[in-house]
Amino acid sequence: MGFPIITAEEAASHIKNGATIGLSGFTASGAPKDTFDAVAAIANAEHEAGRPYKVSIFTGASTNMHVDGALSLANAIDRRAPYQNTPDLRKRINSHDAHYFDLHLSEMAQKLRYGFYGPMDFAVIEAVDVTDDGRLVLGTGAGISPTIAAIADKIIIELNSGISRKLEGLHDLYLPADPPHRLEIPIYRVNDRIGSPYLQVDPKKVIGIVPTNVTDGVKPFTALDETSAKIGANVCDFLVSELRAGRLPKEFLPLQSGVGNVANAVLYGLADATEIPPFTMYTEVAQDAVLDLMERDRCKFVSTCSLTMSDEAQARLFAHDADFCRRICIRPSELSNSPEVIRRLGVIAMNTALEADIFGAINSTHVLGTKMMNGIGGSGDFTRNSYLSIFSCPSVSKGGLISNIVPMVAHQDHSEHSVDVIITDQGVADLRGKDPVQRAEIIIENCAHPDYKPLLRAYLAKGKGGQTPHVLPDAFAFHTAFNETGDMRNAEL
Ligand code: 0RQ
Repeated sequence: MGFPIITAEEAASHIKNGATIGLSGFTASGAPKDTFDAVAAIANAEHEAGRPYKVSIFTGASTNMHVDGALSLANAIDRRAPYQNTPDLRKRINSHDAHYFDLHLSEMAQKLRYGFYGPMDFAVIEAVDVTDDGRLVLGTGAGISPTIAAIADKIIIELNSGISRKLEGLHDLYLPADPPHRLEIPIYRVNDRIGSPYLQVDPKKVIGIVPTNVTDGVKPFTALDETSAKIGANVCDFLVSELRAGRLPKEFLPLQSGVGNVANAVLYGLADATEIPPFTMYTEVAQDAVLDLMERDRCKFVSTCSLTMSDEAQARLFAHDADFCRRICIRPSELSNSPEVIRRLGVIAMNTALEADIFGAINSTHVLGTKMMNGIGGSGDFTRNSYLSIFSCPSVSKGGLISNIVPMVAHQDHSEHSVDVIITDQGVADLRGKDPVQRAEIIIENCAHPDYKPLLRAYLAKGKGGQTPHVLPDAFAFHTAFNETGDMRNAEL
């Protein structure tokens, strides 16, 4: 006997005010769709009737316009973790309408299992296939699906006919035991598969199946701008110089690459950096550029948590034969972002900063120190445990009004202890083996924009000693100048 086929509205009608819901997916990829448009409609109706309606949403990473987008417009999100990137949710977070706690993505699933965030009422899981006994082929993102399937009281399956069935066989789903019984995660090479391609859910928990054909809707990247292309080229030149110097093994090491325009530019740079041998990726998001790298045989294998690819790129990927597709492995975030595995494999971590300070600390999350942008995502998981951790960003933002190299970061996500190299469109600062003042000198000279070098040099010169000679009254002079005059170049030092 199969599961009942239900509408999104019927599925949503089970979800009451105050519910805690776990979702499949990682980024927009693999996240449920129609059910949450229907949940948002209930929220709007309840609010119009003067009744409260909010739900807590826990996922692998960010979601899509149907979940974070529609629920935020309806002001229907209570608690939210571990990552987001939707403008409307960002507004709700920064106005405290939504209670967002930003987490290292590797930790989301285990913290749910440990009970830190209370019980889970529902799991809503996207699948591209389901058997009558509850065996699912997941969509394009694995996220925290094995955990939410295990701990949720009830499960709603969104069966998506708009996503390719050729995903079958690409997932590697595995649930580690919890302490004190945890053993090592036995991934010794990037392409080791250790779990099941299927997610088994308890059929007794399943409320029904919501059919949909809505695609992930990931936007393709626009053409690279000059600054991003320069950063990409600088990262590639640096990696080549490391290879020549023998500080990277000649067969190279697996790469992780973050999200966004800069990360995309770095990947495009790698296509032409042929001194780097064909490589593997151990990463959490595989963007469109990764498909290009695979098609050009630059990338041999990618282990990821999601295929964060545009609809066009997904179509292109699944037009390839099964052998090509098997060069992809989609794992839960507990595996893709596992500190243990990242350290063992010697992953080269390449992430993007909002701002870096002259001593090497990184702000990845908070615009001008207060407003949440997206979240830390997997950048901490990879940075802290990598073989080599690289942060890149443009030297300036907003046409030069903001310097992304500042005296002191206004919020710190990654400390100088975890950051090996900082790269901007201006150049490369290799921080390894340098003390704080040496780091400051090279970051200012090699990475800062020329408009800001005199100000940064003045700040460093003003220091009165100590190993890290900050000038505390002036540490946020750049941020203050921007807040007061709209231009960091007006900083008074
Ligand atoms: O805003 O578009 O309005 O002009 O921030 O900046 O340069 O286009 O950079 O798209 O690569 O994103 C850090 C946000 C960079 C991203 C961040 C403004 C700038 C622009 C975007 P506009 P760019 P990108 C794996 C790893 C954290 C999570 C992570 C991110 C917008 O990479 O969220 O690494 N990283 N996860 O103008 C004020 C500054 C600014 C600034 C840039 N200093 N002050 N605004 N901007 N610097 C993935 C996952 O974990 C899922």
